[in-house]
Amino acid sequence: MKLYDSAGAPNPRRVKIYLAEKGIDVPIEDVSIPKGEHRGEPYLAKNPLGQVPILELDDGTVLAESIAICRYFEELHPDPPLFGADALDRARVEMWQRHMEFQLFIPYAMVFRNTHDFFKGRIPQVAEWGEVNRKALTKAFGWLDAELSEREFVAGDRYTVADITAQCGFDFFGKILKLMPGDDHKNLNRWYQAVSARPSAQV
Ligand SMILES: N[C@@H](CCC(=O)N[C@@H](CS)C(=O)NCC(=O)O)C(=O)O
Repeated sequence: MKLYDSAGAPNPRRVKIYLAEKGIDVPIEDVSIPKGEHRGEPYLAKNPLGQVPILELDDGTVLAESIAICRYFEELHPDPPLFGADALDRARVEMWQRHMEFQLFIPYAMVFRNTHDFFKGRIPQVAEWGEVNRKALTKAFGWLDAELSEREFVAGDRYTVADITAQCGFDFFGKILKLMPGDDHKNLNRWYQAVSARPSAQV
């Protein structure tokens, strides 16, 4: 089995943090996005969408979504549970994982793709759409800060895949765009310091 990564990219990092939390060792191959390796053969034969990460199994099966890859490992290695421990908890983690993608990760990606120089000449950019998402994000920071006044982690009292999605969003997009929560977002900053201090955050 092999995980295809692109060093520094936020989606493969979600999987790498997940694996580190579980103590699972998977061989990694780098597919450089800056060099365009994800848009050429042989990678496109594995994932025609040209995105990382993918997990390639020994029989050639390919899983090409970060959360699908994590779910596969969750079935094989249920402890510690990172997708919830019982019916309600699993539903709650699913809800918060989706919230973190739709309210944070995707708006962050829209700002990055539509306003950052890295994508100039690589994709069509619509700066106004980037700015719409920048505004949405500052609102989302306030919302998440209020949510985190009530519990330690995004989906409850335990660290889960919802935290991983959010922390990878802040670590990559937030830093590169200089679009991080402000000092007044005290609960969000407390949470961010806590998740960043976990050994898994080193990957
Ligand atoms: N929903 C997918 C998104 C994958 C994705 O967008 N990966 C980025 C890297 S973080 C990528 O491959 N970008 C290159 C491109 O889209 O050209 C997942 O979570 O795996």
